[in-house]
Amino acid sequence: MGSIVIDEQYEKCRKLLRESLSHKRYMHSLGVADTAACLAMRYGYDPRKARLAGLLHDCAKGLDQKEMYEKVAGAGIEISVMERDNPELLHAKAGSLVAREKYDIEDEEILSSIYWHTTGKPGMTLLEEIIFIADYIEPNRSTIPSLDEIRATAFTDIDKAVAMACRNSIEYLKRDSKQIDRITVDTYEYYDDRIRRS
Ligand code: DGI
Ligand code: FE
Ligand code: FE
Repeated sequence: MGSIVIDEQYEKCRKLLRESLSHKRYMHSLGVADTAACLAMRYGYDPRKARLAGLLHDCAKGLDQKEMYEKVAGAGIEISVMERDNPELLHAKAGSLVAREKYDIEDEEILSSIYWHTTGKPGMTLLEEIIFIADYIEPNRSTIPSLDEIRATAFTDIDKAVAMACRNSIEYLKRDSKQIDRITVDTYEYYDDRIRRS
């Protein structure tokens, strides 16, 4: 007796994704999907849509640097010097294209949440915030300072959790002497300012 499939689109995407990512990255994606669904329930967003966005947020991680570059440039999306020199940034933009082409996602809110999931941006939509923070706090993530505090905060004050995650990421990038994208800093400043005003 087969199990009851309650969300065919999710199941179809999940199976396809499993074939294109490493096991570790696939497990991370499932963790982000579940966490995004929980956050959606908390903040009054459609949990199925959040779960699908979470599942697919890293769908371009299986591509190599050249494939990502060509895909993004081929779509007419501008690639900054920062993105050219730090290709780990590009999987977000490439991911929104892969989600559209390979996973048949047409929902612009989902595509946008994938597009912005790595750097965030000032004034994110609720779904963009959910995916940004779910990526950070999902259960399979480990060894991040203040993770327990950010996990709890995500369910009480999502703006504050975004600011905390951004601050941590910037500190980590500085410690590792990595180049920091302007938009990563802008995201932090925007959310830090927002929580100070609240
Ligand atoms: O794809 P994940 O590992 O799940 O998480 P992610 O999409 O947040 O990507 C994290 C990577 O992106 C991590 O290696 C840090 C990097 N990153 C985020 N913002 C910046 C950045 N790397 C650089 N060089 N500059 C940034 O501003
Ligand atoms: Fe990512
Ligand atoms: Fe991720």
